[in-house]
Amino acid sequence: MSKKKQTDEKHTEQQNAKHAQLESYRSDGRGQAMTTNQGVKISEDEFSLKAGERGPTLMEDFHFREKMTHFDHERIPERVVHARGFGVHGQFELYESMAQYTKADFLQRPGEKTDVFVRFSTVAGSRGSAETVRDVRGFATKFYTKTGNFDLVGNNMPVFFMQDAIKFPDFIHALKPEPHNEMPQAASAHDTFWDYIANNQESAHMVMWVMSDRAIPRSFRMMEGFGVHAFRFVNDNGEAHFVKFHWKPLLGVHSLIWKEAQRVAGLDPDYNRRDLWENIEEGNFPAFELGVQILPEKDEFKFDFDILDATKIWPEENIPVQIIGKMTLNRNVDNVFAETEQVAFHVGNVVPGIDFTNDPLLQGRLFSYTDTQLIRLGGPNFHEIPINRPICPFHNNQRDGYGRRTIDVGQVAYQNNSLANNDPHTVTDSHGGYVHYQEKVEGNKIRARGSSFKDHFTQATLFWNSMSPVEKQHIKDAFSFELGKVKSPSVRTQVLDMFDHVSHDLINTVAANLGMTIPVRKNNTPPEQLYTKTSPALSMENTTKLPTTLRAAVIIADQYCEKSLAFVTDNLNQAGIQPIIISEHLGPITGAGEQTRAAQDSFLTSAAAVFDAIVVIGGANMNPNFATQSKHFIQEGYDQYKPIIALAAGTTLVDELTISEQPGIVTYAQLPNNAEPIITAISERRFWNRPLL
Ligand code: HDD
Repeated sequence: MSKKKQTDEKHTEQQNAKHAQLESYRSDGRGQAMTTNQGVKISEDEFSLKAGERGPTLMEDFHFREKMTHFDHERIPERVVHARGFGVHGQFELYESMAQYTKADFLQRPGEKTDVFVRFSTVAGSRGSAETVRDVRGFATKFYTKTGNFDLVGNNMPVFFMQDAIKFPDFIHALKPEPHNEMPQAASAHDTFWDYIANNQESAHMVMWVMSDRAIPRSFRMMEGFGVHAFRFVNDNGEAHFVKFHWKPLLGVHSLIWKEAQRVAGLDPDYNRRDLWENIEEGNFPAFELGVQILPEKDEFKFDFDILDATKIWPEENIPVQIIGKMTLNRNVDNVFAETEQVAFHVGNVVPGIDFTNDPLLQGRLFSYTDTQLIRLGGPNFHEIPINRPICPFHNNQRDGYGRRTIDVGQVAYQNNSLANNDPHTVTDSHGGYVHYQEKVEGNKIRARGSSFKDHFTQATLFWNSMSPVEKQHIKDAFSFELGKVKSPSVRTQVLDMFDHVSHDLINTVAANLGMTIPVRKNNTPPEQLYTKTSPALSMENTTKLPTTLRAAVIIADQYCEKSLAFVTDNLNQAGIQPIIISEHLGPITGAGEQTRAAQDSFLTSAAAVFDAIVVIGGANMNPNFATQSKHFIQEGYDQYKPIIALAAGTTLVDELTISEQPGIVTYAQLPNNAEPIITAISERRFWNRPLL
């Protein structure tokens, strides 16, 4: 069904403009003769041309030379940050016209669809690193609008580590593996990262996010996205509003827990991309609503933080998020290198109606992205690569350079000219020409930042105050883990001192876990009691909880109860939960009535960590090895607070673990003739108030 669904999908997408454009670049070798790149048919591809069967290879073997040369040049530099990423296609549909605020063409007509390409990523790790590491996730969206490409290059966290882009290279040098031994990979748990943090305290708020569960998303489909900066919407009358962009996942915001994330990194380093790929193949298209926070220009100075400071959120309770459309991701790429690796995002790719602000982080980013593509994609023509091409016509007097594909006809490549009627010609605002918002600016040239940028801790405490007790515990654990890996006692002490300005409760626990003394406190009133505001929107506790697309391990043994298995799988399927049959070995398992079901995974190839729930059915013929292995599996799921459903012979295994009475354990005896308690427990996902074994 998945293949068919995808074919159907591809078919209907023929009307989709970007898809149609990409089609003209696709190449399919099926049924074709092999040729050189010059089109000459090849008769032999396994033996190089030699002087005699045992003789040396000949220089004139043009096929060998071409094949080898191309291979030698296959790699391009990985992204300096966000190297590990995965891209998918989709469409954005507008719910509500934004004409009042912006003339951006794709935000005018409700119901209108715009093609998009989204690349999700981690930040620190190399291109081959594991995906479930503690890190920020990139969430970059390219809208192929009729008036040019608009790139919303965001993250899954709404703030950033610094206020001014000039600090970005320092920060990344500190975050990346240490230069003398290139360790650790894809991890912030090391000395230079924390040394940077303690000595650049504007990072406090962002670090709270990174130490929270937001940094280990369960799925790219279950995380928020944020444009981070204040941008500007500009309408037809030239009036401007500040705007922040948000992506809200329809499946809610969900995370792994740390020990699970570590386990998954080994079991399936591709966990997040596999989840995305498979769900799109199955037709479970991930969807995100686009929200905007809009602020009139006159309100710029109404807040106790600077609205241009990228280390601050605009609390949703003060400036509501207005939902204006929905993005559905509905097609996987045909080729990861051609599309995901070669896509070039740039925060400076805006369309008429969207403009910048003076956020000093945004301003610096406007330089960095084109610059990095020049080296990564080998010259100034990367906009001609199929995935980067706008769907609208593009013409100018830029010419030549490495890899130029366009054949610009005519004699003239300059403005002004008379020989070509001055074409390509500029157009005015009213004909769609981009005109920068005429913000009045004046000032002395100065390397400094305003006093409104100086408070680094209030919103870090706001974040802490807004967390549920479980989320707070996870933040304490994360700090303890990360600082536990830091070797320098001085760095650890500095970090404890720094975050004591966020919460005494946090630092009391972390210091105890590290066996260190708590910092000397001038003021014994904890910051969390001095600043008591909360922002409920920051907690993941009350997020949407849907069963759809969750994965349940269904453990069966020889002579399993067929009725129980059918009952479970039918009901899970109906609720949109994916049952995956697990047993001692792969392949056919025989039921009590001689039916067979194929195990898709075994205790050797899988573990509880990669599932959202565990259903244990067992069988009449459970040998000691099965009993031991399945109990390991169940116990791991139990320790990860997951729902555990025990039916038929499976109940004995759960009884033997003495967990039947614990929260989130559903046994057959508790079922009221239907599967509702099972689906409810699986939708709930975690049962935190469970004593660990
Ligand atoms: Fe950046 C890539 C997001 C600050 C410089 N950034 C990159 C990507 C994302 C972000 C999602 C991956 C794009 C892709 O998938 O190809 N970056 C952010 C956000 C930031 C941010 C949300 C803060 C609000 N970035 C930032 C600063 C600088 C950069 C301050 C430098 C001045 N970012 C880059 C870069 C990258 C990049 C070096 C590496 C690869 C690329 O651009 O295409 O230019």
